[in-house]
Amino acid sequence: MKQKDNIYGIRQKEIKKFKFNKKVAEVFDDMIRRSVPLYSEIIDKEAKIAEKFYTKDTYIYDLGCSTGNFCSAFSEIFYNRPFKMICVDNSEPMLEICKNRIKDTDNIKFVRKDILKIDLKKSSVIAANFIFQFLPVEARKIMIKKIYDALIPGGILLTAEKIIHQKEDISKLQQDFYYKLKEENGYSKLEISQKREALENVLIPETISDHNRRFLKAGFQKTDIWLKWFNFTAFICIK
Ligand code: GEK
Repeated sequence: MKQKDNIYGIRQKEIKKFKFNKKVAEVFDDMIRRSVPLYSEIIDKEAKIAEKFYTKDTYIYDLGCSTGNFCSAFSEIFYNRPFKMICVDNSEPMLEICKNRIKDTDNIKFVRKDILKIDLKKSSVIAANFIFQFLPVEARKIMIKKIYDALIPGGILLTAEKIIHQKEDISKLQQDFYYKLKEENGYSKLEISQKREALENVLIPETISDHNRRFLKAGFQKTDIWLKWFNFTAFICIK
């Protein structure tokens, strides 16, 4: 049974930096569905896009796989067809839940490692959702380039991120609607503000221009925002 996220429900004396520890892993599915607008839609459509672009004898990655929602959606769609998927996460509790949930070990391998330290194999699809925002800003450039180099021509990067708008008033509007959504999803003002404090300097969002510039610099000529909700954006980049 999925556990409800109430990690920030009680006032904390000291707000510690947010970590993907056991406590978070246990409530992750509830947390992400109540914190990321259109999360299920993103995962569902990405799995369908991935089905179109995956080609035989290449790899498909889920970088920062957490509890394996993308992996699970893709394997359901690709049912009865062989594929080679690698799910990577550096949080042991997250990967444990993912491994226990995904039974298809013929097609799927799990790697507990920092994505900055892995060598990517020849791939046709790389999903990296809500993960760049947790990497040191300088490392993001290197990671995108590494992804670009691993993709075959025609291969894709699917990435969704929390973003920030460069214009303060629009940024404020986006934040307002975002916190409103969290309240609508049952989080209290206290939970919202304590979580925001825990994520400060841990989750560092960038602008759409920052993302696009980096995609282009790595070599991606064809990119699109296929979904956007205020400060959340899903990109597709085709090599
Ligand atoms: C989903 N993609 O459900 N190396 C490997 N893993 C990392 C690193 C790193 N350097 N930094 C963070 N992680 C998922 C959601 S959650 C996003 C991704 C969120 C892992 C971290 O342990 C966590 O599981 C995941 O990236 C980020 O679509 O919680 O907002």
